[in-house]
Amino acid sequence: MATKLFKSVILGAPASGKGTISARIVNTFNLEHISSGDKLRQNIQKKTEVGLEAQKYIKEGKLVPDDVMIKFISQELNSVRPVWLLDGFPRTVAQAKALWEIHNLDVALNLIVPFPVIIDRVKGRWVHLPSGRVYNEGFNSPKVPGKDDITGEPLIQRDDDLPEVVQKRLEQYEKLTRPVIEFYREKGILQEFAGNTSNEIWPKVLDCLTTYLPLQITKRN
Ligand code: G5P
Ligand code: MG
Repeated sequence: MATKLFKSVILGAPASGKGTISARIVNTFNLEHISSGDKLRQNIQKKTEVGLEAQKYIKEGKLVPDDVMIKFISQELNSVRPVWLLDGFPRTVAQAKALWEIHNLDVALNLIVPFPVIIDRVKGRWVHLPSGRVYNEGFNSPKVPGKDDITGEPLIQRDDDLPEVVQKRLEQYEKLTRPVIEFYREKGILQEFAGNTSNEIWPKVLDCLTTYLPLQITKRN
């Protein structure tokens, strides 16, 4: 059982590998993983109030309004152990400021992957909605095409992975999310990792986190 708090965020453009790297981090360090996108997609599927509101924005590649997201993520954070990795939040400086006021963050990890690599990747992405497990043809293909490795349930392709929506998401990222990187740089907690593949980026992230995460945080075998 962890005895110390650890609070972190992972930033990066759409499809830069935040979900892929987060899965490796939480499996290695036994952190809670909260992906704002995964949580929203699960709410869309369940047709909750927040899901129905978010759907309008997501399908157009726009960001969900700050007030909705700040309330939603604050509630999610209250329901987990205080050793977490937040993926996909904050996406705007207003969100970053709101989070900073409530939580003492240890580190903000930023993944830097070239846009042409990203555009190529999303075409082959398949997702298991209930768990957020993500696959890619040729990189981490599912054992059985179209089926989740663990549950055997069907995989889906995301509506917002259509090329024109991906383009919009990248534009929104440039305009609204890139300033968040500078926010954390000024706070002195930014760590950046560049590469064309997640396998290239992962060892650098692992080295970095090993210096932050003390032994009190139980490692999974
Ligand atoms: P999301 O869900 O947060 P994005 O756009 O930030 O969406 P996304 O698309 O989930 O990020 P990712 O998690 O960074 O991407 O990347 P990933 O899924 O791990 O990897 C992408 C693909 O590449 C996968 O198929 C993976 O297998 C593959 N892959 C990984 N590494 C490699 C590699 O090395 N090689 C190869 N070949 N493949 C690889 O947000 C969705 C929407 O929700 C709303 C917004 O509308 C947003 O657009 N939203 C918010 N709105 C406002 N504020 C917030 N905080 C919001 N959060 C979500
Ligand atoms: Mg993701």
